[in-house]
Amino acid sequence: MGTNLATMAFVAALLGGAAGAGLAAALPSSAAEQAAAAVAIDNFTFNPQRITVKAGTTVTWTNNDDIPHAVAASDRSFKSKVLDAGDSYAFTFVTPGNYQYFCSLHPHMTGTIVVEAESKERPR
Ligand SMILES: [Cu+2]
Repeated sequence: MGTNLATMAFVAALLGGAAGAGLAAALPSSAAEQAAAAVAIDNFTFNPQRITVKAGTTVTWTNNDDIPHAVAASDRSFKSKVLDAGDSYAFTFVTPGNYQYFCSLHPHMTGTIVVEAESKERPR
């Protein structure tokens, strides 16, 4: 239950914008507006290991390592075929949430995609 509390606090921080502001500062200004994001696989690592994107963003993983890797969501919402060196896999995240994934060939390789709602709530 400690984990749940920590997760809720994290989500609350994201919704509050504090974490988002920090992330935006760490990225080139144009990156926040793109509907695409990239994760490189190199040296048995997903890089960046954790990224935050808006709903509707297509994330592309590219295997820059010299051995095969694969991308598999912990909740099975997405799964790549085995990616040989130089191959890539793309998945479009439409539903906000916290997507944990791993390399199905090397399960110690893990990463997280945080998908935020596309826009802030607006009165209609
Ligand atoms: Cu791997």
